[in-house]
Amino acid sequence: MDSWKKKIQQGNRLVLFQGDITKVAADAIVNAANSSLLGGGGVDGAIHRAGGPAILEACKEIRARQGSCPTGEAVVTPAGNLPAKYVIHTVGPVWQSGDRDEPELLANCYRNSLKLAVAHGAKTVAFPNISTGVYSYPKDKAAEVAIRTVSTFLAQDSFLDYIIFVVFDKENYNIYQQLINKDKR
Ligand code: AR6
Repeated sequence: MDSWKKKIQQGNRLVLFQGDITKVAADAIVNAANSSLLGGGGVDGAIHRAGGPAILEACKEIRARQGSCPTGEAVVTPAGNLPAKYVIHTVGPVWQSGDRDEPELLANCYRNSLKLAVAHGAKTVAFPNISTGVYSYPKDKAAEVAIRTVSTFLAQDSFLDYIIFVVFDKENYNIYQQLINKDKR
């Protein structure tokens, strides 16, 4: 059994899992996309590669309807060949100096993704560490925003079953583990 499933059985609603988000069979996985919605590198590239062309086709349809996706907003597509049901594409802020509304924009990514998940009946949602790769958001600061925003959302929500923070690297794993344990104390 996947290690994150074991943790859920232990009753946690916030789950930390180190690995590849394209392998996670959550109802919805979140993609750290860019505003073009046409794919890119990092987790975006991995999701499009593993999910196949159906995801890009759906993104193109969304673009035709609404144009590009602004920073902090989110859109949803089917998940193609992935084990998830949906991919929620959100656009994180590019880190500049920290005083260009980056924390609020990053919080919007998590909030808007969760709202969209609930609207689509997704009870389990997996997030990557949005903005902490190409977009250079400092990992510790981004983790604080992610955990605070998701915890606040969960406190007011009774629909979602659990949220999985999928960390790719050990550094993010350690940061998240420390922050999640601190919140429990
Ligand atoms: N599973 C989970 N996490 C991953 C995976 C994976 N398969 N691959 C990378 N990560 P990034 P951003 C982690 O750069 O900073 C793209 O080109 C990675 O280690 O993917 O929001 C888009 O098209 C990092 O911690 O996204 C945009 O142009 C985290 O995912 C731009 O990058 C996010 O890194 C978005 O930049």
